[in-house]
Amino acid sequence: MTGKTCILIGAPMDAGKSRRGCLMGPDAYRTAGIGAALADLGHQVVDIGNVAPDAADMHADLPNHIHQPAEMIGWTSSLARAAEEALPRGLPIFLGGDHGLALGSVLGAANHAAREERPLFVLWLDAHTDFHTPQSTASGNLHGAPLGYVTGRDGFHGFPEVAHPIPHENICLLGLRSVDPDEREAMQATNVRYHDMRSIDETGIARPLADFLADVEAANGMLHVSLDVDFLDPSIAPAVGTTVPGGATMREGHLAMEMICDSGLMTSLDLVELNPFLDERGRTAQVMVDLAASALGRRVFDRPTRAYS
Ligand code: EXY
Ligand code: MN
Ligand code: MN
Ligand code: MN
Repeated sequence: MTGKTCILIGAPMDAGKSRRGCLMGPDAYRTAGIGAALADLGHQVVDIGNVAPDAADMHADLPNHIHQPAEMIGWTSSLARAAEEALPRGLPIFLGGDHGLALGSVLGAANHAAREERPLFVLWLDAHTDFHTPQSTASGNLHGAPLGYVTGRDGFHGFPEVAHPIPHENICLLGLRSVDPDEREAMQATNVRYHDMRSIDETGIARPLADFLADVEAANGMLHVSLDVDFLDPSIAPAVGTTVPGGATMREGHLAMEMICDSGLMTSLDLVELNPFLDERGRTAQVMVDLAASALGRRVFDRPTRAYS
């Protein structure tokens, strides 16, 4: 792969849920060497430092149980702007921070894609569907709502307008194993492509991912990849507040990233939900850095060995 300009954007946010610690994520990724890992692959790495949330007010129509609504609105607008500023210059990599950052990163990517007159596709690697609205979430934690927001579901009062909602058929989720009843019902009524772990056990991860990537390519689409730590099995990635057993293996994770790399389609990336406070000697941060490196070209060999004849 030819060298890209990778733009690291720290999003030290904890506003999307009550448990603290994700705000340390950007520093953990830097400490685990994400910049050097990408530079070693021949990329130019630009670390713009950490973004702060815009000043914002709570909106009176939001339900009272929403956690830190004003901060969520402020993060969404500042991160959307960061995405829109970075995308014309390179490939933004959002260093989370909780998954609430994706309200902004995907909004910004959608606005940029619309300007480019290209469709945006979103690959969501997660144990959860994150398809809530402020009204449907029982927890009040909006890290469980970014896909609801960017697809244009109602009820996000006070948030930036979603001028270019992501079409359902442009979204693929892999790794699902914890879905709330409201999300399940809402998602099943759409043609979002969702693959739970049972289906991945049956088909492998390569087949649904290859189908999706082929559609992105056929449409000349841009591709935003959102990688939640809890996509992975907690035995290999324990540093996340929402662990769910039965997740993707190291091999499935790397295969997915290598396929994304081979496709050449990825235009932006989120690394989210890392909680360094819950980590064991930095090993989850290291796994996430290694996955990002696979998505950007790290390989054992350049080509397979010659077949015996
Ligand atoms: N569905 C649950 C909720 O809405 O509270 C859990 C959401 C977890 C979201 C994590 C980031 O993927
Ligand atoms: Mn998530
Ligand atoms: Mn999750
Ligand atoms: Mn309103």
